[in-house]
Amino acid sequence: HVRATGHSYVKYNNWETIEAWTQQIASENPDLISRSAIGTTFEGRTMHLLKVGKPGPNKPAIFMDCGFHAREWISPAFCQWFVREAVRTYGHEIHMTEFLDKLDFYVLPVFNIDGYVYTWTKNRMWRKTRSTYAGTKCIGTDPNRNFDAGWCVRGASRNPCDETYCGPAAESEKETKALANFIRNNLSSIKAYLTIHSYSQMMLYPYSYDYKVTENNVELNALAKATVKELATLHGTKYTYGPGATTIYPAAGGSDDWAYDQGIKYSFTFELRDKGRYGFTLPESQIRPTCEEMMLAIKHLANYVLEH
Ligand code: ING
Ligand code: ZN
Repeated sequence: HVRATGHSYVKYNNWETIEAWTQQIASENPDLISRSAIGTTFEGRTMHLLKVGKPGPNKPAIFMDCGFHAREWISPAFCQWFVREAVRTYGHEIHMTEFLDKLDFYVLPVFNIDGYVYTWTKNRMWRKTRSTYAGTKCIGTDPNRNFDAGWCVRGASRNPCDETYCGPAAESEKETKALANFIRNNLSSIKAYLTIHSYSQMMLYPYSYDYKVTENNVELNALAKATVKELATLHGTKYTYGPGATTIYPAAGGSDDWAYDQGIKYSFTFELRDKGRYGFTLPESQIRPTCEEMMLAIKHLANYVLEH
C-alpha cells in the first residue's frame, strides 16, 4: 500500500511535507506571503514563520501558532488551512481582503517540530519537545509550561519524566526562546496572540497560572462569547469559553498568559475538536469542518482587532 507523499489540506501532512509547503505557498504568493526563520529546534530543524498580508507600513498584526503539543495533529492542519484560505479568498471575499490589506497574520505552522516528527515516526501520543538534559534519562519538556508566566507554580511538574514537565528553567527550550524573542521584538505591532491546541472545544483566555482575572476580563469574556457563537453558526459545534484556570485547569507557564503579560491584550488558546470521542486522533474527515468553522472564529477576532 503506497501512501501519496504530496501535500493535502484534508489530510495530516508530515513535517517534510509541511516544510516544503511553506516554501511553495510563499513562492506562489509573493504579493501576500513572506517566509522567515525564527529559530531552530533542539534537533536542528528550522522554525519557518509565514507573514500573511499585503505589505504596507506600520500594519498591526495577529500572531498565531499551531503544533505546540506534538500529538494535536488537527492544530497544524488548521494553520495550513488558514493560510490557504487567506490566499484563495484575498481579492474575492471582502472581509479577508480587508483583513490582509490592513493586518498581517504571522503564522507558525508547527512550533514543536521535533515532537511532531516523533509522533509520525515513533509514538503517536507524544506531547512534549524532544530535548534532553543532564541527570535524567527522560526526554522532553512541555512547551506550554515553559514560558515565563508564573513558571512552574501550579499545574506543572518539576519531574522530567512527567508529561507537564516545566523544563529546567523558563524558556529553557530553544523553541520557546525563539517564539518569545520574536514576540518581544514585534510587540509594537502584535495586537492579538492565538495558540491552537486540541482537544476539548474551548476558547480560553488568561489567566491559567493563577486564579486572578485580567484587567479586561469583561471584554475578553464578551469577545469569546461572540466568537464561539459565530463558530457554531456553521455546523452547530459548541465551544465553551472562559479563563483557563477555571475553565480547563490551572496551569502555569503557558504561552497565552505570557503573551498577555507582555501587553498583548487579546490572547487566546483554542482547543479544537473534538470532546473526546477521537481526541488527538481526530479522523481526517473532520479536518474540513473543524477548519471551516474555526475560520469564522478567526475572522470574527480579526474584525474585532481591526475595530479596537
Ligand atoms: N491544553 C492546554 C495545556 O497546555 C492550557 C491548556 C491552556 C494550559 C493555556 C495553560 C495555558 O495543557 C492542551 N490540550 O494542551
Ligand atoms: Zn495542547
